[in-house]
Amino acid sequence: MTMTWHVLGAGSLGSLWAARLARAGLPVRLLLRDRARLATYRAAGGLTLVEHGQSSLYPIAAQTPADSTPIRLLLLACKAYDAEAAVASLAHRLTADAELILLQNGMGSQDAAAARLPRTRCILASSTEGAFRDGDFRVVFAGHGYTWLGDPLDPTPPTWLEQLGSTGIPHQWTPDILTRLWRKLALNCAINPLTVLYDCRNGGLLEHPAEVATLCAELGELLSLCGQPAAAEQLEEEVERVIKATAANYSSMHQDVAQGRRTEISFLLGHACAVAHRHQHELPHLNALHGRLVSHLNARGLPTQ
Ligand code: NAD
Ligand code: KPL
Repeated sequence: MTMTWHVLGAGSLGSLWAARLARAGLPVRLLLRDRARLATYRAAGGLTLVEHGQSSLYPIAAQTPADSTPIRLLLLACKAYDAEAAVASLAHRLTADAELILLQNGMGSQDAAAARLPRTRCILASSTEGAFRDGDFRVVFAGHGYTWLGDPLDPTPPTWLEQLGSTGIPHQWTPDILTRLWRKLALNCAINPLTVLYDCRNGGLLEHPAEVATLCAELGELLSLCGQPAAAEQLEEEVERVIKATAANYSSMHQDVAQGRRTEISFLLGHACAVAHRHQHELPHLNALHGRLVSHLNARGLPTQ
C-alpha cells in the first residue's frame, strides 16, 4: 500500500524532499506552522523547486498540525532546535504503527524527539545534499549529495524504502547510522566554527592547519570515548579533503551567522563538549573553541543554545 508522506517544515530540505516525492507520484502532505502560513502557501499555489536554473511548481496539499487526519509516515525536516516541539505538536495524530524520519543535522535533537514518542519507530538520517530558499516556498537544489538512513534499534529496512527508489532521491539504508552521524558531527565541529570565527570560506582554513589538526585529535578522542572508533578513523585526512573539496563554499554555520539566523550550535560543537563533560573528559581546545563561538554569537545578538 502506498503511504502518504507527511513532511513537516517547508524549508530547504523539506521542500526538496516533498517536491521530489510528489514528482514521483507519491501522496504528500506538507505540514505548515499555522493557518497564516497555510494561507500564504495556498496563495503561492504550491512549492517551487529550482533545479539547473529551471523552476517547477508542485501544488502539494498542505495542512497544519491542528488538522485531525492520522499520520503513518512523518518526515521531520525542521532545524534541530525545533524538532522536539514539532513532534510534540503532532504526537496525537501518529498511528500506533507510525514511523518518523529525522533529517536534523548534528546530534541530540533526535534523542529528544524520540523520547517524546516512545512507541514510534524513529529513523535517523544524515544528508550531504544541499538546498537553500530563494523566496517563500521556493527552494534551490544547490548540491548533489547522499542521504543515509538507519535505525540504531532495528536494522530491518522500513517497507516504504522501496518507494524512495522511484523518487531519484539518492539514499542508502545503513545499520551504522550512528557512526555516520558522529562522523558528520566531527567534520562540522572541525570546520564550521572556525569558518565563523575567521569569517572565511571553508578553503580559508588551509591557512590554519595546526588548529584544525588539534581539533581533529580531540574529536577523535571524543569519538573513541563514545564507542565510535570507526567514526574517528582518518578523521584529519577527511577534514582536509572536505576543506579542499568545498574550499569555495561558506559552511552552513557561516551562512547562518552571516544572515543573522540562529545556528544549530547546541547540536554540533555544544553537543560534543556536553558529551565530553558528561564523561568527565577534558577537551581543552574544543571547549575553548565553543567559548569563542558563544562570545561571537553573543556579540551579534544570536542565540547560543
Ligand atoms: P530551514 O530553516 O530551511 O527549514 C526548516 C523549516 O521548518 C522552516 O520552514 C520552519 O518554519 C519549519 N518549522 C519549524 N518548526 C515547525 C513546526 N513546528 N511546524 C511546521 N514547520 C516548522 O532548514 P533546512 O535548511 O531545511 O534544515 C533542516 C535540517 O536539515 C537542519 O537540521 C539542517 O542542518 C539539515 N540539513 C540541511 C541541509 C541544507 O542544505 N539545507 C543539508 C543537510 C542537512
Ligand atoms: O556540512 C558542512 C556544512 O557546511 O555544514 C561541511 C561542508 C562538511 C562543512 O562542515
